Amino acid sequence: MAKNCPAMEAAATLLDAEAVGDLVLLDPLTEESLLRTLQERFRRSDIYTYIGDVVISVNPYRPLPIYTPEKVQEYHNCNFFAVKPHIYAIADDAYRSLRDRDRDQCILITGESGAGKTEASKLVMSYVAAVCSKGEEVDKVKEQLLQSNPVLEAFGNAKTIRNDNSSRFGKYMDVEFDFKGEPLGGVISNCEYGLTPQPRTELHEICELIKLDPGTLEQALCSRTVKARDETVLTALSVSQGYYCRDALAKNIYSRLFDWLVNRINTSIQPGKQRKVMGVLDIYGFEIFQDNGFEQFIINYCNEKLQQIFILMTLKEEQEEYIREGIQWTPVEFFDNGIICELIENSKCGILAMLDEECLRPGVVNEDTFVTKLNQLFATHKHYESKETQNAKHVTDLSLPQRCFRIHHYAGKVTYNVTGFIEKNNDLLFRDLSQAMWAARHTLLRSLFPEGDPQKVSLKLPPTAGSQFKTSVATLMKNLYSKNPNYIRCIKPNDTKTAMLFTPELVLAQIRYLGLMENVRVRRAGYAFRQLYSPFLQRYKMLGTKTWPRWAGGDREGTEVLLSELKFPPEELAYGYTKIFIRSPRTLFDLEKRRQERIGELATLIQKMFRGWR
Ligand code: AD9
Ligand code: MG
Repeated sequence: MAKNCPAMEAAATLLDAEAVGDLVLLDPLTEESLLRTLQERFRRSDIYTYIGDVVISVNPYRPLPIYTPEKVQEYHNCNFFAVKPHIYAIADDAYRSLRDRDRDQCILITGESGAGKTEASKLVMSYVAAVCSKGEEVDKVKEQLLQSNPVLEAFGNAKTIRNDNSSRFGKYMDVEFDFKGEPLGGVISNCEYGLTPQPRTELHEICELIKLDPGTLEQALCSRTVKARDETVLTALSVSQGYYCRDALAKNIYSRLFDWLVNRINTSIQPGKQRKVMGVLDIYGFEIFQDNGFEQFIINYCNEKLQQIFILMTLKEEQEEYIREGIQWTPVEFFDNGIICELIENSKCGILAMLDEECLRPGVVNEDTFVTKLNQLFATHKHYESKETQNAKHVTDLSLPQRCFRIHHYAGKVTYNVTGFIEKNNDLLFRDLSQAMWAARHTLLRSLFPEGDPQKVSLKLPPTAGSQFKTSVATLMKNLYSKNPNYIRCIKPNDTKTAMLFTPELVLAQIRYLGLMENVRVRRAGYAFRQLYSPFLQRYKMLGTKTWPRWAGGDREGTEVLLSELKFPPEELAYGYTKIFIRSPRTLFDLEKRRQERIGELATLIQKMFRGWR
């Protein structure tokens, strides 16, 4: 990034100014004031900042004394806006909405690798566990839910250059509650790709462990049975094919074991019935390495989809709702990354579909034809580049190597080397290997390879790794869309994992690609709360003399009568066709407070009446 970036220069010159906890209150709102505020708060160890109810979390890379039981008590049933920004506040808010407003919730934690997503997800889970009620049964469930984490991390995390404890699988956990808000159990889903073992012991040692005759494994690793008509021919594999088989087998054992582990945990934590659900999503973050392969492509595609959800739910949907409801509105411009998602996942001509086509093509397949096809298809696509398309566009960035393509992701440009794409997408485990595993006398291992049973030979090709991943991402997205979203946007303040170091240019890049400015703008211009007239009136009608105990007119009219009696400033409210909109959350809290007081008054009144009757 350019050194003389105006946003950074201005941020550096602004001295220790006030550092507001909610960026919606920033005045003036500019990139530099936003950056400066985050930096100043970070300097004061205030790592959390709000944009309305979205939490921004900047990784301190050192333990902070802000997660104590006393802190949990401070945030338990807190007024979101009366306490310092904290991840506990959003966890509390989501938990209360679930319990009191009967709305399924999901907590979406996003940010690049090492930004603090997994830590954030653990903080949310432990907070919810701490505030829901206690008791032998409940404690057992809580313990099981919390203890599933270290087991999964032990198998599913690995050290990368970006993060010492990097998640190599996407984890989505639904915690299920009963009507009192007590946890009943949970379900874990994993979008997993790229568990790459290093696990190279000698053949004999392996066979000893899995209780298999070494000759059987050796044959399966070094040759392949090909059936032609009625003949069965055993062909020797080349050295490189042998390596491929060895790696494919190791990867398959590892990933099938991981799936087995998730299923085992699910059987122990899955409740019989569910009422309300809080989902916590923690996936692998956006990755840009020196050399990016199929694994980064898949990971970054998933992050692209999550950004899309954020855009759809907070920017697009929000603005469309105002228009639908006839609320006066000046549109806020934002970048919609739908075009990049399409580039990757379009079922006819997206990159994944092209890769599948190449994998299924009979005859010799290689990545060169794959990349040539992409170059033809996306020659003029704004988010696609390669050496060839660059030539076509007369761009002279000669740094882009052959056999590579570059995608302009929402979070930055990533150059992917296509070597290994076909092999990894095919993810084929030759039948000889599954049959060898099925022949092992190790019961668990054997159960992981059911297709190795010679009685169950199937001619159907298994779906490719890419299409399996696309399906699981689509299922996840559908699940998230059905819930009320709560966002935690994690920011990585430096590239060296250094405690309390804030590198402005790195943070500024994240502010830009996370769309935080647009988020503040939409939030500022918009309304924090909206509800259909009927449930709103039902909940608050007790506060008005004209609406209580009964309102005979229409719901909208009743709401107007009620709110004008309560004398809220007119700019705080907007009346849509079907919903009431309230600008500031404070107004809503005020309404809730008055409602609580009124319930108290009514209870006293009823007690008096009873006494009178007695
Ligand atoms: V990846 O996409 O899985 O590679 P994450 O999950 O975003 O990544 P993670 O939560 O693992 O990152 O955080 C990286 C490291 O930052 C942790 O191991 C901690 O050492 C450090 N960290 C993160 N959040 C906090 C925090 N709230 N307080 C203190 C933190 N340290
Ligand atoms: Mg992680």
